[in-house]
Amino acid sequence: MRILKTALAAVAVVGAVLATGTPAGAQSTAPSERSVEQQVQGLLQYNKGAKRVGTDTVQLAPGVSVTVADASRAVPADWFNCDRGWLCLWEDSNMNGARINFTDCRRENLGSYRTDKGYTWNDRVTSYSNNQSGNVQSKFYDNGTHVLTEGATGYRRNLSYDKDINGNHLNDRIDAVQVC
Ligand SMILES: [Ca+2]
Repeated sequence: MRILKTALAAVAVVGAVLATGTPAGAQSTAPSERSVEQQVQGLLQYNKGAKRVGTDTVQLAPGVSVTVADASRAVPADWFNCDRGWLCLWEDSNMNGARINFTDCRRENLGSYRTDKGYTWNDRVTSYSNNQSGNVQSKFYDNGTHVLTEGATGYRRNLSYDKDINGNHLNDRIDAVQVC
């Protein structure tokens, strides 16, 4: 009987775990997904002096903006919604998630800007599109070390596949950019 009781207890525990799992069909509305409005309000809350400049975009500083994540937004193949004259960096691969946009020629510290949840933007970037023109080059840094250069019109869909000079992948590592 002792063995049987143990087995029954194990079944009961498994049942309890399953009961707290994610309901079928709920994956498309994960709790972490916030509406466009919630994200915009978060950006305004965490970035001092920020102002809304569009339905889904907040200016954090002159020449710097963040466009919030919106799964319903179409992503065109031509520069992935990154405006001409801008360098755009996304949190996730394949130009998904929120993106931070730069257009002024200066070195920007990603740690100076915050996401809608209050995290700093350094060590988050996974894809980018450089929609500047001419002979412009954007340079990317990790802990003060220049790790990558991208000319105008270049893009990367997933920095997990790009390596620095030491062979280490560049995903979630960029913490500063020389925009142009
Ligand atoms: Ca990322």
